[in-house]
Amino acid sequence: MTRDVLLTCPLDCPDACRLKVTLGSEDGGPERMLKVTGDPDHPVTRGFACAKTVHYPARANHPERPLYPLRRVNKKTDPEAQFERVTWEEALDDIAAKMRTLLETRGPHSILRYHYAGTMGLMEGHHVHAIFRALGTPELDETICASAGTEAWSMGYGTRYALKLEDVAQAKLIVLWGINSLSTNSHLTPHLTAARKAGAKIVCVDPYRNRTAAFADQHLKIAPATDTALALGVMHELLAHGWTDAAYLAQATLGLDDLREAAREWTPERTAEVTGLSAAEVRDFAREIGTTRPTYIRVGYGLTRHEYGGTSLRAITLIPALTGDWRHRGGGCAMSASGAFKLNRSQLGAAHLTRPNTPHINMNELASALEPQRGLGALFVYNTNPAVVAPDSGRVRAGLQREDLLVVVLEQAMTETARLADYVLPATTFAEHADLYTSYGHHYLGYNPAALGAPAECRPNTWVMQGLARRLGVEEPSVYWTVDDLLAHLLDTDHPHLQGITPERLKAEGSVPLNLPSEFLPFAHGAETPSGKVQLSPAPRYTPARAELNAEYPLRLITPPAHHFLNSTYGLLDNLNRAEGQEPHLLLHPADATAYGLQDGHYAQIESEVGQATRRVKVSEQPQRGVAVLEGTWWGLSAPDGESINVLTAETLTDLGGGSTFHNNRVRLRAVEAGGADD
Ligand SMILES: Nc1nc2c(c(=O)[nH]1)N[C@H]1C(S)=C(S)[C@@H](COP(=O)(O)OP(=O)(O)OC[C@H]3O[C@@H](n4cnc5c(=O)[nH]c(N)nc54)[C@H](O)[C@@H]3O)O[C@H]1N2
Ligand SMILES: Nc1nc2c(c(=O)[nH]1)N[C@H]1C(S)=C(S)[C@@H](COP(=O)(O)OP(=O)(O)OC[C@H]3O[C@@H](n4cnc5c(=O)[nH]c(N)nc54)[C@H](O)[C@@H]3O)O[C@H]1N2
Ligand code: SF4
Ligand SMILES: [Mo]
Repeated sequence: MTRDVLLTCPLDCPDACRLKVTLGSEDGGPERMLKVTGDPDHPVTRGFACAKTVHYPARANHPERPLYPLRRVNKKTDPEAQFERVTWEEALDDIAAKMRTLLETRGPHSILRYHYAGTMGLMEGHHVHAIFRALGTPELDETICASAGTEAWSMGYGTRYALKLEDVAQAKLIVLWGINSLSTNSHLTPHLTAARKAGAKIVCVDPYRNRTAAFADQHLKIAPATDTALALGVMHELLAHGWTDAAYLAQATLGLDDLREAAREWTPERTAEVTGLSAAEVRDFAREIGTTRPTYIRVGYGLTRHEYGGTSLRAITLIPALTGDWRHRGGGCAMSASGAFKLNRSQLGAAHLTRPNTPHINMNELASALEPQRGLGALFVYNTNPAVVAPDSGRVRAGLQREDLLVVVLEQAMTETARLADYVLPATTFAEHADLYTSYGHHYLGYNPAALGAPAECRPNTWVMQGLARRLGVEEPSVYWTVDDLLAHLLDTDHPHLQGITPERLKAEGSVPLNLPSEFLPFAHGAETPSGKVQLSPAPRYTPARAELNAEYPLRLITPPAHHFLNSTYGLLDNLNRAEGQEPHLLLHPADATAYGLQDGHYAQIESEVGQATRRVKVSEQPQRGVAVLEGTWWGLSAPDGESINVLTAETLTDLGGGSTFHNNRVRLRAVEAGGADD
């Protein structure tokens, strides 16, 4: 007996698909997840799930999935983790007692919550923080992914609005700039194809030939972290040739003179020098943007993961303010759609309890925050896997291993972070708990009921936090909200985007479009900045990376997402590891490989200023010379040396938003045997 349910995909991906999930019991055992495809009737999902999430059942039913609360019995520095099964009662009593001692002896600043978007659910991903706000523990700045982009966008435009996906097909020129959308935003692809059928040209701007570059009509293989120069080079030509929309500039923007001044030096020749493109490429690219309406630019967060990544993103996103593309359906620029979800978030995660003098910890600096002298006594990790994904992961692991730090990890999988925990608390998946979802790639709100019984003793994150809060005597009511309470609160708003969307309707329909005007041109007349205009000043200016390449560190290492993984979420599945080449590969340009005496299949030790890792080399024309690429945040367990690639990543922050700089590593290579020994 099987049955199908429709559920929203909870993963950190712009597509927030509506999935058709088949549940059933194969052998008379409890019902479980058997199959995942896309809802054929959903206008964004269009019947297909991606190459990764069709394998979600294998992760939900994985033999190593934690099903009971587990307590560490050996030292966290021992190589093989050993746990014993305990009851929820024992686990929560002990953890609460330890929290109480910390609160009484060292105060709330000795306890840190650490989380990201493993689930994007507003209940299990956001509201779950409420207990920590009630206790007054430090604020975690959620900077690992989008904060540089968000800050940059906010300077120019205020709110993050994106055009309607279905309007993309009307664009005549599409620029995919620092986004590998065929892998990371795959439900954009049908719209790209439709636009192309109607005559659009597609250009990809990326330092290496990823899937999206191969799909595009043209690939501009830009030198990493030089996008500000290219954007200013484009603006130089727009201004020089009068390919600008004077009426739009006058009505909707502020600061043109400053921008004109910043663009003045960026002739095609000068731009070519910095970006590694030819002057002709720059000139043609600018002319195409200047003379094609509508032009749609889709920027990714990838290009922001550099020291001046915020400025790069800002420079690119201001191009449509010069061309006036915002006035044309299908034109403009998109980074995130999330600003359109005008929910009432005033008490989400007990935000109303945030105190002005609470210390903030930037999540990219976890390695430093875990140093003993910083005084943390307990760390609660949920919805993220910092032993693998966080910068300077070697130091993060060393911090998690401290015997004087209580590490509690709420997990669905036996991740490398969970293996370093004092307590692993088994978490439910999106099919097993109710939740509400927004999206950063489209405009549908999603609701999932708990469609499937929780296996064994798995519990939602919020159930765990409420259990702790009760034991600690927390009285704040919002800590104890149910999903229905949260839903009622979030939808308690008069904003027109949410008009007609009630909890009852959302539950009945499952996926409901925001109530946007049929012609949604959010920046056609200005922006949601304090001035009400698109803010062109202070104009973005190009600054070369401080970590410049030199004789000691001659290569730039870029580590973007893999097609078959979602961050580290699918790294435990053998078949998806195989689909990605069985082990992580370092893509090297033939000239760079020759320079190091490396051949296809050899192992290289990669050294950065903060760490070293060993990877197998794949010689390839995909990257440009001087740029090494390693796709995917693989589990260290799948790497020849057992290390995450982020042992190489420094804690360096971006210019805006305190963001991560995963693509900024400068490295050198050495040929070695597998495992790291010298030749
Ligand atoms: N398959 C798959 N999908 C995913 C994810 C995944 O891991 N796998 N992760 C999800 C998450 S959390 C996110 S944030 C998004 C991220 O999705 P993207 O925004 O697509 O990914 P990024 O790491 O941000 O890198 C995108 C591209 O930026 C390029 N890039 C790096 N440096 C530069 C530069 O200086 N200039 C330019 N122009 N390009 C540069 C990289 O080479 C890469 O091709 O994807 C989501 N979707
Ligand atoms: N080198 C390099 N590093 C990167 C990146 C890169 O491009 N290059 N990308 C960065 C980016 S953009 C991001 S967003 C981060 C993402 O990194 P993470 O936030 O660590 O994302 P995932 O690796 O997918 O891990 C999410 C974890 O949450 C768990 N989880 C999911 N749902 C639930 C739930 O309901 N309850 C609980 N308790 N757990 C749940 C999953 O089992 C999974 O182990 O990685 C960053 N790290
Ligand atoms: S990971 Fe993204 S593309 Fe894949 S099913 Fe989930 S939302 Fe859709
Ligand atoms: Mo991300």
